[in-house]
Amino acid sequence: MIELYSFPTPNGHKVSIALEELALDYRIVPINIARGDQHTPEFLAISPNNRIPAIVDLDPEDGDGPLPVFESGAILLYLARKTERLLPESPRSQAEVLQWLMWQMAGFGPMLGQLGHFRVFASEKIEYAIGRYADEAARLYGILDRRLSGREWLADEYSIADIAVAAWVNFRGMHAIELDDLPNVADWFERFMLRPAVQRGLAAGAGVWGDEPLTQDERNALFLRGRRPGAPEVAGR
Ligand SMILES: N[C@@H](CCC(=O)N[C@@H](CS)C(=O)NCC(=O)O)C(=O)O
Repeated sequence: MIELYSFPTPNGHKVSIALEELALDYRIVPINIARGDQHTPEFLAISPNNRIPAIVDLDPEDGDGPLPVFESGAILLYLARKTERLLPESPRSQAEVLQWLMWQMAGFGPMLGQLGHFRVFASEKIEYAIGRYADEAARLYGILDRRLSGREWLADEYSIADIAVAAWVNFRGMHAIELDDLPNVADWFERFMLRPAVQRGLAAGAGVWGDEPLTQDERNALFLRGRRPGAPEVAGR
């Protein structure tokens, strides 16, 4: 049994999709990041970076007690290794998967995250910041489209790299990205969404998160915690 500490965001979806693809037994522990659950001492003991997702494997191979893992890329690798699936064995194919997984973790995800923040959540609409991250997003989507030209999946076969990247493409509305001029991304994403495990992973936990609109205090708690006193408030969606 795996405990998944999560919230329905791109990084959270990566792990619920992988758990469904790998047919692992899991249960969701909702961490409502709008209510500050990510800052409780119990959660920090599992995820010291106070971010979702995190897992605890209650039944690890070494039999040495519950095994916590945070960082979505590390979790995907852990689950793939545990099951020997979604990560090819040959060094060449595995290197392909790892490159695209790292590309997502270090570039695609963080840049889109910042773009979403400055476009949607920031109370000051700072043109320079929105422009900078929109340009980066366009550059990264261009790279993704070129990579997928003539390919079914990012590496030789469907893998954790596809899950990591597609979970962010699924939130492209927040980043004002259209797939009309990215035909290879559009076809690949359609293939991804047709997978039953992907649909189950996206729907996992429906109803447990709580969907009341955030109050201004909650928005500020989410985005401004740890920042200087008097920092500007954060706009709603
Ligand atoms: N690099 C981390 C990023 C995780 C992350 O940014 N999680 C967001 C939700 S997608 C979060 O927990 N935010 C809570 C907060 O900002 O306090 C990963 O991939 O796991």
